[in-house]
Amino acid sequence: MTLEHTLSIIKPGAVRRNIIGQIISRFESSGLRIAAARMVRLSQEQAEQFYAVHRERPFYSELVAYMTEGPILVMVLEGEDAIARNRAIMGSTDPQKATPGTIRFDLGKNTTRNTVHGSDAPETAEAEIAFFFKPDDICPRHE
Ligand code: IDP
Ligand code: MG
Repeated sequence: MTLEHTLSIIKPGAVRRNIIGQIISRFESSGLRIAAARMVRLSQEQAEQFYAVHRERPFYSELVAYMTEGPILVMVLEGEDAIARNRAIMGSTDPQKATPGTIRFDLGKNTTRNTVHGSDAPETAEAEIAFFFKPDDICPRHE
C-alpha cells in the first residue's frame, strides 16, 4: 500500500444541490483525508484545458458547459491507495451502471452530471493536483 494524493472535484450540480457535505462524509468515513480544498468557478478555457484529453469526444462541449455552469469544490484527498479507493467510492462514470452505494449511483443524475471527478492514475493525479494547487496549499496529515 502506498500513501497517495488524488484530485477530487465536486461538480457544479452537486454544489448547487447543496450535497457537498454528504459527498465529503463518504470520503472521510472511508478513511480518506482532505489535504487541500477550495471553491473554484472554472472559466471556459480552464474547463477545456482540464478536460483536454476528451477534446475529440462527442460529449466534450456538453462536459465543458456543465463544468462551467457554477462553482465547484476542488480537493486533494490523501490516503493509502487514495487514487483507486476514490474511484471505487465514486463508482462508474454512468450512474446507471455504477454499483449501489457509490456516490455516482446514489447521487448522480446522468453520465455527464455524475456529481464527482476523480483522478484515474498516479500521473493524472499529479498533473490534476498541480492544475489547481501549489505544493504549499497541500497539508499532509501529521501523525
Ligand atoms: P470519469 O469521470 O469516470 O473518469 P471520463 O471518461 O474520464 O470518466 O469522462 C470525464 C467526464 O466526462 C465524466 O465524468 C462525465 O462527466 C463525462 N462523460 C464521460 N463519458 C460521457 C458520455 O458518454 N456522455 C456524456 N458525458 C460523458
Ligand atoms: Mg476520467
